[in-house]
Amino acid sequence: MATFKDFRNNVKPNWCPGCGDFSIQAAIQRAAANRGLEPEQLAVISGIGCSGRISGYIQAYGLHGIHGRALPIAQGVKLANRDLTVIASGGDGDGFAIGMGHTIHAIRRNINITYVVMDNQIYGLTKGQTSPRSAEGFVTKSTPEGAIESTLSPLELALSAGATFVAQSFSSDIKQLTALIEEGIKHEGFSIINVFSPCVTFNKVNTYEWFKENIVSLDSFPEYDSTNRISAMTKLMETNGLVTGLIYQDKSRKCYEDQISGFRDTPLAHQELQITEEQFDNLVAEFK
Ligand SMILES: Cc1ncc(C[n+]2csc(CCOP(=O)(O)OP(=O)(O)O)c2C)c(N)n1
Ligand code: SF4
Repeated sequence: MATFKDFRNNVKPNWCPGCGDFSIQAAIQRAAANRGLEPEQLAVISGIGCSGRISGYIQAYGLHGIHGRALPIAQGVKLANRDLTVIASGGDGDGFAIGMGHTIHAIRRNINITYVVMDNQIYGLTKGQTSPRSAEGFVTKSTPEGAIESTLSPLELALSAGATFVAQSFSSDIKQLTALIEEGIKHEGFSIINVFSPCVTFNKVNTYEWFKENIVSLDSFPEYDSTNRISAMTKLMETNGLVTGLIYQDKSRKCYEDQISGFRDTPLAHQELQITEEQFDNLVAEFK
């Protein structure tokens, strides 16, 4: 049986020393091993950003796609081969700015994949512009007088879009993060896990210390009911979106694949897709 070391490859991450993304990579590798997966049973699909490099750093199938498009590719991979465990990953810019339309529709589609957002509240790769996750008043090169737009609350949006699994964690809390990714993989539907992942180079406000002081774990609320959507929305609003843990899960809704008739017979990836010479000639003839 594979251990987390089997999900390591020989590519050395070029993230800055101290970047939160290192721990997220480790948590995905541990969660995959804990779920009993082999590397060839996992596909990690990412967008563009510092965070997007993650798909190249894990021993598994991987695709480093284009900015904001991790989810369309991941959904295609899953629909073509339901036997794969598919994890999509990328930054807050990737998923909540350019890719926001895809994020909302992937959530409502409820395909059985896990989406791990590496949320550093800034654009890291392009050297520190505001993202939709940056706080109002956040000063960067793109907002020298402070960000004017309001901060997006992605998990409140996820709940509104009909999410069936909503969680949040902090890259320093590798135990909680690993457990949540494991739960996300186990969940039969779309799971979104937003992970606070400090950018030590460009975000000098939302630092490790800042998160430690400001985030609150759901463990502090023993009465909390993660099956209640209203409680989930309330808790997110009460904590200004800084709550960590399993915020909401609905196990009753069937995933997308389970509702397509005939889908379960043979995955597309295992089908004989070759066409005959006659079919080929007929196809070409259509374009003459
Ligand atoms: C279509 C397109 N638009 C813009 C860019 C430039 N670009 C690359 S990464 C990025 C944002 C990076 O921020 P985020 O997604 O939060 O990831 P991080 O680097 O912070 O991990 C942008 C705007 C691009 N590569 N492609
Ligand atoms: S710029 Fe920020 S997000 Fe990118 S690798 Fe460095 S610390 Fe990480």
